[in-house]
Amino acid sequence: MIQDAPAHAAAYIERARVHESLGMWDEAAVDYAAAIGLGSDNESLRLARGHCLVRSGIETIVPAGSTWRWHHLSDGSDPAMGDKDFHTTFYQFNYDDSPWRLGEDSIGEQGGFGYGDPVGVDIGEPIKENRTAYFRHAFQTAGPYRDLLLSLQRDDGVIIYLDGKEVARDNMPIRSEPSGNEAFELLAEGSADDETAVRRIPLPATLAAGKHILALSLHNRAIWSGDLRIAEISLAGHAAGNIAQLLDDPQALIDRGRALIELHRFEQAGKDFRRAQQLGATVPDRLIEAAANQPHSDGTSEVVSGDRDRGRK
Ligand SMILES: [Ca+2]
Repeated sequence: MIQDAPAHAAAYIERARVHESLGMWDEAAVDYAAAIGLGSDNESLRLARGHCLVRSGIETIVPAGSTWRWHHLSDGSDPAMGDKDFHTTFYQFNYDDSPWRLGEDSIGEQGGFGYGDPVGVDIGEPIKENRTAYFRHAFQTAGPYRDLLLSLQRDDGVIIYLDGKEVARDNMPIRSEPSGNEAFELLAEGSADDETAVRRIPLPATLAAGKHILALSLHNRAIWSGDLRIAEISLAGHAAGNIAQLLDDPQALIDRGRALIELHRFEQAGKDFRRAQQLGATVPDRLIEAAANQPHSDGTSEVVSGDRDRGRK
């Protein structure tokens, strides 16, 4: 099965990962099935979907339409004029945002916070140059989360902070030095031509159980740009407890374990596909077979070995 995998399997794997990152589990399953060379029969798709289900269990942590604190001075001035530490503290957990305004986010092309275009909460176009607005949302989680995914619409660029640290930026210049103290004057990378699309931004961070603070700075692309907007902000992630919950359903565990085993083998083979492609070589079948038969060693090994044992009964 493995040695019959199509030569363009790596492309299917890539597309499956994109679909996974977007939460499109059915599409990812079809891609994985194609990558393994299983075809699109029900058994193949069931195996591939099992893999996706293990990775899914994605839960909404902060729903779109939540209440946010926002800060945007109507005279267009830098908040650091009145608080010199503003740019290194506004995203910190203990920052006092009680003087900021409260507003409710909303979904759709005319939702959210901003000015210039139809918006849910008008934060006011400054009387002079158009710059940056700031947002904070405090929330609590009952358990740990990983594989965090932030979704939002933005016009034009956004920097994202979680629990006092920058975790991502979208349509913003990338810094090489440590983040923090980003200037009020910092402009977005360019025009956000997809400004009403819901962007999905993976966050390289995890959440422990407890209280958290999500903070955003929203940057315009030019001081003369007459619109600024952010909307439909939501945070999702995998509840770390989901793997343990699967133990309550042995058949599901076996099915999913089989899928993980197959996919892990294929991923091993896929690495050699890529290496060989980089060298401009043709991959001999025996190399793929050898790679496919390597014991797995990824983070899911414990669950996978348990499945494999149980699956043989
Ligand atoms: Ca703009």
